[in-house]
Amino acid sequence: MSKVTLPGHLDVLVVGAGFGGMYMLHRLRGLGLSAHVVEAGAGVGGTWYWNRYPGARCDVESMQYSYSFLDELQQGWRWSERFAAQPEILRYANHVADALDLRRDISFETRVTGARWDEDAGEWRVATDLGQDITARHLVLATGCLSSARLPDIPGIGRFAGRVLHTGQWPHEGVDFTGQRVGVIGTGSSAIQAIPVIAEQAARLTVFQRTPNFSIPSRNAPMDEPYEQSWKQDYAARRAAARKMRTGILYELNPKSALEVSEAEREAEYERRWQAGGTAFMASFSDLLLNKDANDTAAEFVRRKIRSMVQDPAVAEALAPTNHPIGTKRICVDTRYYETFNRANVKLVNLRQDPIEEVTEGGIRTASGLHEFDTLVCATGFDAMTGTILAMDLRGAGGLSLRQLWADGPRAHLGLMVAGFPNMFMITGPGSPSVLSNMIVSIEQHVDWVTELLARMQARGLTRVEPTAEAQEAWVAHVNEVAHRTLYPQANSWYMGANIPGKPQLFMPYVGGVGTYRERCDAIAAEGYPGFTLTAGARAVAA
Ligand code: NA7
Repeated sequence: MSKVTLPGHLDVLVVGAGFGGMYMLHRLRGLGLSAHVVEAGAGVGGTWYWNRYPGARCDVESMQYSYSFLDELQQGWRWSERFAAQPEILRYANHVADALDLRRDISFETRVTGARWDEDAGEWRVATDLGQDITARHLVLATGCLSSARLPDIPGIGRFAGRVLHTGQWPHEGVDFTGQRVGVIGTGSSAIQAIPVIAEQAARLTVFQRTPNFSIPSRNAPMDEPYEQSWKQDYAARRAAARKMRTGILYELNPKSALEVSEAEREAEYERRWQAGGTAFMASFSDLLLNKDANDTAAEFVRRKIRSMVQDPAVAEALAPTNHPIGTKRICVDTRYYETFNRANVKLVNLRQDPIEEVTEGGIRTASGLHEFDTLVCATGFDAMTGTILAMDLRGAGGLSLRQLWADGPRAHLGLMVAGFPNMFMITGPGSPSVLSNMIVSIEQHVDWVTELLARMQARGLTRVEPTAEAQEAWVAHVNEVAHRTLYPQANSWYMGANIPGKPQLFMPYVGGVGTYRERCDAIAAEGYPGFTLTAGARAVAA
């Protein structure tokens, strides 16, 4: 790949060349602004560039997990499966980069280490790990929500003599587990996808589970051509409808409460959704995330399914989640996950009963003894939503440190901007629907909103924008209030920051829904950006 020279001065510097950064670059070019993307990886694709573990697959149907902004793109691209696997999504990201000729404005293998707002110059000074110093009037953080992989801090982990892998930083050459003894720590989405595939290759697989998760079968299959055509013929209308949905995904919502129907009707609805597969299971009834009694009916249905799929009753019981309402941790979607525990070469270690004591040269010692293996796979998740942003030393007006400002949890207006950090935008930042939604739908909405604001500023000669502290506080309170109307805060999830020791516990994404959120953002733009201060030089001006 030929090296691109990073310009010294820009209108906009974008951090990250995943789906957010790629689309942002395309829109900025459309405004005629000088824009450049800095990307840590050697290629585009973000999440899909890094998460190459076996079985990695999107849990949003492929006909809906793609850009909608260019009709030729959505008509021309053909997905091979109902749920696309990581290599195919990465091919798609590269196809888009080619089609839009994006790479000439992307510096790969370069990491932004910090940025400082220079009030006098009215611009950001951005530093990279290659020692570059770039000035840019605007800074866009398209850094992803799950991009800081986290290894567990288990005593002795550095001592392990074999290979230690993290699902979110998977070797690009792939890993052949044939004949190996493998240990997997974690049973979140990544592990649930990887375990069945590793089990088929490895000689022996030991899974270390701290908390069981609910998972729904994906019923993944080769793409059905009539289904693909039905989407392509109606793409504009279906995309428009998806944008109004709570999750940005078009699926059938049952408006009824789980508690208003007979037991037979409830069971039939769950069974129909279970057979259809995928996350639409959570739309079986309207109150599954609002009412614990309603939620219990769905959770119990899935627990019964687990007991029917797993032959050893003790293993089935260990795999059946009881410590959080279904859907309050991201629901997993799998291909033969629970059935994998019927294999003779797979063993489940329930860390609740048999906790880890240490990692040794040869494996993991739990209270019951040593479990030996050659490779340790950590499917242990991410410092979600804030980890990558705070890995950079970001300093706003007057030298204000974002790390300090967010010491008690992230505060941002609409999840888009932070008071005290002028001209800095976040794509799917904390306080926006982001991880609770179809990420591409949310990315497009944020990028479009930022583009419109920049266009407005350009047209009026405005150079500086910042949210007011009052508007930000009101939004943060609203995000919190809406979250607490649901069952979400009842789970110790990464949505709450609960997976990182010492991280403030605060519900980070906006539960109010993609459609409602979009209406709010659009209204703010239409009303001339109340809650934001726009200035030309030192003058405050109405937009
Ligand atoms: P997750 O969902 O954060 O899962 C991480 C898993 O690792 C989870 O089961 C954790 O158990 C477990 N874990 C983490 N640290 C430890 C230690 N120290 N000991 C034992 N077990 C541990 O990450 P994923 O990568 O699976 O998924 C992230 C998102 O990516 C997913 O939601 C999709 O959106 C895609 P715990 O639950 O904390 O007890």
